[in-house]
Amino acid sequence: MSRHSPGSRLATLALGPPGNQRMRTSQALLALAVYAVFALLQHAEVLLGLLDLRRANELTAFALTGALGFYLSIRSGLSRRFSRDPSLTLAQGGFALCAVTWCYSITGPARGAVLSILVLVTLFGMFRLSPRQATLLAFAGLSMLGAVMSWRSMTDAARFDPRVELIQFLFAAIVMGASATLSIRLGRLRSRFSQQKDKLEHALEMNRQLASRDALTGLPNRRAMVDLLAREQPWGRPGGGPTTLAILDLDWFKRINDTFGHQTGDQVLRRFAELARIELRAGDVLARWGGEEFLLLMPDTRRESAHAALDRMRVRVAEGGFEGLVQGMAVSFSAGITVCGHDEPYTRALERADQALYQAKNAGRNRIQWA
Ligand code: GH3
Ligand code: MG
Ligand code: MG
Repeated sequence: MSRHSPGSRLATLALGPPGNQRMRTSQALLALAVYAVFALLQHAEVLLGLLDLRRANELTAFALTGALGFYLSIRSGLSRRFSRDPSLTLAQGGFALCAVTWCYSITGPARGAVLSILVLVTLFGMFRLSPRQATLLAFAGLSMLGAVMSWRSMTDAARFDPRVELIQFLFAAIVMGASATLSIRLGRLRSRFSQQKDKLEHALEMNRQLASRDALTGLPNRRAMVDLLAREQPWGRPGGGPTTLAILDLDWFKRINDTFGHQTGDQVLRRFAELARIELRAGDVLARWGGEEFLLLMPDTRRESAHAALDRMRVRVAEGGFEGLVQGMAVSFSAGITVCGHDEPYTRALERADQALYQAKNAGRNRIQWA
């Protein structure tokens, strides 16, 4: 059905826009329809002379007004604003039990059939009630029914034979007990599903993090950076400064590994990432590009500020923070830096920065070279 067909417009009018609330509204509307059908049946009993018209009308007015009230408060969003359970399932269940008990007390010889409606009440509850609420509803239903049966047996023993009432009550208790147990089981299953869903969502988020982070330094990895670079083009916002891109490469890193071991090399990489991160501003992104190479993207950053930031980083790294890791050996990095042309593919800017890095290495390392 198309979004604007008359059918879908009518459904939206009756049930509201698609979503969780629509499911609740349609349940309430279904309940209203069920009450209406029961009212018709009661009036058929009136025609057959089994039920008094005034009594049937009173119950019909009670049931339909209540059901309409539930439907309207859910459809209008009132229940969402004023109740912790926006579907009002417990209240609707309690109301239905009152209607059933009332119906039982006024219905003539056919009243045994009324008890089957009790199962329907539990079925409606199965969708949302917690185990405690389902039990509460079952007990409330049986107590009300028991009270009405006793009262009617005492006041009208000719029509409400106490022995028959007792048997009816026991049957109702079995049916209510069994359907409440099923409802409780279903509730447990529902909560297990929802816990599993939460766990899966958490695992998915962890996976997403792992897929985009470098395990050693915690920085975004090459894949995440490539995604970002591809997304950022064309570079710069209207009215903003240019985007600057730099490749940083640790100097003589192989020597650190060879002299102090690979593990110390790893620690140097981690510490370098920590120190470099201190100089980043919001919006800057530093990624591990591979090995001892890092890529720094600085959006909305002019040449001078980009240079100053890298220089501060260089000083911080030179000043240390590596003590205990590589005593007696200075850690430094060289960088090639370039400003990205507005429509330029990132690969071309990267090539330029790489060339500049090569020049910085050739010129003696521990320096920043512009392309
Ligand atoms: P240059 O100043 O020219 O950059 O010299 P370099 O020694 O830093 O460069 P080279 O490319 O010769 O060596 C880089 C070394 O980095 C070699 C490699 O084993 C090491 N390396 C790459 N990834 C890792 C890592 O994850 N951990 C450690 N410990 N070492 C790594
Ligand atoms: Mg390298
Ligand atoms: Mg190197």
